[in-house]
Amino acid sequence: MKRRKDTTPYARLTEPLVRDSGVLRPATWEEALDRAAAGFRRTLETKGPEAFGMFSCARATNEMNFVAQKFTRAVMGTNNVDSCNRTCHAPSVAGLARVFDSGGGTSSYAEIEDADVIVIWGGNPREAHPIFFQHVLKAVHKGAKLFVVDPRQTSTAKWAHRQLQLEVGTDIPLANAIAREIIHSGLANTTFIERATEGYEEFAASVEPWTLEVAEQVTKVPAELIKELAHTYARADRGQMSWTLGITEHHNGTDNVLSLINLSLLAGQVGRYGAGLNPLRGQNNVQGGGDMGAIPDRMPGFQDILDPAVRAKFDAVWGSHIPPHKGKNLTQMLEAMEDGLITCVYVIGENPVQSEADCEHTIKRLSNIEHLVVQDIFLTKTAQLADVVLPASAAWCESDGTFTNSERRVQRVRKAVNPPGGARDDIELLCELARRLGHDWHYSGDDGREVWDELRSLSPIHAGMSYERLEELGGIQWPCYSEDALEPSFLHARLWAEDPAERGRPAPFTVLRHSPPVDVLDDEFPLRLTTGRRLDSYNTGVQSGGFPSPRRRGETLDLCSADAALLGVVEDEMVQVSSRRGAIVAPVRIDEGLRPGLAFMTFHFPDEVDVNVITIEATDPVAGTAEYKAAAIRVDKLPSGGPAGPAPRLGSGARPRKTQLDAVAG
Ligand SMILES: Nc1nc2c(c(=O)[nH]1)N[C@H]1C(S)=C(S)[C@@H](COP(=O)(O)OP(=O)(O)OC[C@H]3O[C@@H](n4cnc5c(=O)[nH]c(N)nc54)[C@H](O)[C@@H]3O)O[C@H]1N2
Ligand SMILES: Nc1nc2c(c(=O)[nH]1)N[C@H]1C(S)=C(S)[C@@H](COP(=O)(O)OP(=O)(O)OC[C@H]3O[C@@H](n4cnc5c(=O)[nH]c(N)nc54)[C@H](O)[C@@H]3O)O[C@H]1N2
Ligand SMILES: [Mo]
Repeated sequence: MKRRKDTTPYARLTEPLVRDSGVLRPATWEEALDRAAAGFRRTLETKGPEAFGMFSCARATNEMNFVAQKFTRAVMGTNNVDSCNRTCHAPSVAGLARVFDSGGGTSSYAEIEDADVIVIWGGNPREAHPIFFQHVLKAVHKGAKLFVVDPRQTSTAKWAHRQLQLEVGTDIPLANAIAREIIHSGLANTTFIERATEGYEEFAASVEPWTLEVAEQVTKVPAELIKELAHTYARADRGQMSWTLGITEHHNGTDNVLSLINLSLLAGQVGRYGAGLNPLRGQNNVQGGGDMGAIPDRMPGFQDILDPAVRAKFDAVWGSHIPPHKGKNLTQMLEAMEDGLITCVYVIGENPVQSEADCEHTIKRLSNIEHLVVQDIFLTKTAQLADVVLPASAAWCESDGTFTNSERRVQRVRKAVNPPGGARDDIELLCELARRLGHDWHYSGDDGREVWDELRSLSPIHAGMSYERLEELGGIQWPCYSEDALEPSFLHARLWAEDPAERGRPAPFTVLRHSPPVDVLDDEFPLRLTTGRRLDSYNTGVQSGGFPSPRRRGETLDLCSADAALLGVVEDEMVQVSSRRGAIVAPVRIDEGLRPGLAFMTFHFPDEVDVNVITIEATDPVAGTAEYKAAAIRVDKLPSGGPAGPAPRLGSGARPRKTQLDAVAG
């Protein structure tokens, strides 16, 4: 993965690597697969199944994720399987599932175009979800009102009718004030509340202190804007509420999600065509990865792992003994590595060394385990810590299968090219390892059909989606129970039914309290840092870093000019950015879209500036997602001789198992 010139892509991995005397060296496939399997077997024999953990890949197909979770459950005998969903939308799934029994976004993209009010809360789809944003723009051009709730004036907000530029971490006060305003103006949808919800009285009492004036003080959003959003959303025929990481990447992300769900229940903006709740998922197939059961608490098709009948159904087909308890999520697996409880990890297409908050901590944890297998398309910083590295195909163009998008639509993907050199399909590699561990698996990565049909036979919500039908209809949204019917494009129509039996379980309101960010501002760390994305780069930069973009400028510390003046720094000047966890050095960029006291960085260039050295690992107790969106920092001018204060950790700190990269990738 050595970067030769700015414009040279990271070299794709083409041969397996194994670690000998502390160094990764090329190996044959036989040797590498034997080594990987021997470590898994040793773990099972000496420590038992619960010492194993799987990180599955949200960029790979549904079929690959199905096989990866089956490997975890049926071969290794544990439910310790998860993916990067934990770092982004686990709170969305947890919140939606708690209220509606299903973690999916409720509406289709066609309904976004037909909405008359769209609220985008804590998301920047102009840059991070450009396809979805095209649908939003179509609605705006038809006259829909767009509200954007974000602490920064983003490129998305430039298209908004109104922007609510709140203080980071004040989403619950804002939502509660909107709720109070809806109630006090007589705009609550009493028919829906009486029919389909529970806990209204208690909820209404709980938001009573959040007057427009109190909320303005806490959130810094002018009272009249709060009022306008409340009235417009509640009066809309078709109101859409959409959110992303500005809501979920907080220590109370699930509560934040529930605060938005409360608003939809209050206004009756769910369960109808055009009205809905839509978290925009992260990677191309993070929705599908979860749907396929690559999460610790659900079997494929969102079936409850605690239900004995569900487990029995899978055990009968797989000949397995699925443990009758939830597995550990990604956050818990990392903690268990530190405690010596998980000693063997199989990472498929994730780069936790650079994506986890407080990443020096993650490096320590992954370095301490006994057996680490990484299957990726590049030699990432995570792969560099591995005992065995398996070069894989890139799912989006080198495998056949399906992906599922944020509107729950399953679509076919096609193999267009062969993987480079000796790289092999993810599914085939899983089968090779399963066979070495005594399971005669022969799924093919060249045609995912066999895997898909097994999934369809076990997951009712996918049952009606044959490959032929997916092809014919250009994709199908779940649920799709039978091959000769399609369900409505939106979820939860039952809530509007007149017959109580048909309505089913009422949707509960949730009483929520304001809980400010964990990393407090003080004299030493007086600035709020929030982190996020830009259009031209992708996550930890592994897949986008090696390619040129005319828009890309590298990592910067963004500040408004007032803050820059206070600090005595100018555009492009190198500064030291410190938090309670570490320090990094980056150039200043002036962005007048930031309010005073707020700084912004991406995490796209960790090889140069590793922002996750300074983020905080405070996590949501329900979903395990970290508070990437709120750190307390200090910015110091660099003395002409070098960095101020303690030596900065530039993200490539002590690596106990540092690889001699030149030997393998030179
Ligand atoms: N170009 C590009 N696209 C991507 C990605 C990428 O790396 N590059 N990554 C993909 C992935 S994995 C994901 S999960 C999605 C993420 O998509 P988004 O969530 O849209 O992206 P972010 O930029 O992380 O965060 C969104 C916004 O949250 C705001 N925010 C910060 N703190 C708060 C707060 O306290 N309250 C509120 N209301 N807002 C706040 C930020 O200012 C930011 O504009 O994007 C996906 N798409
Ligand atoms: N500071 C800060 N940190 C963040 C966030 C933030 O907003 N701020 N956001 C968080 C979020 S939302 C996310 S999702 C995470 C992302 O965290 P990660 O998922 O760890 O990061 P990526 O860079 O997306 O890494 C994806 C890996 O998958 C590999 N890959 C791609 N396709 C395939 C395939 O088909 N097969 C295999 N085997 N491998 C493949 C790529 O080479 C790459 O190494 O980062 C989190 N970290
Ligand atoms: Mo994500």
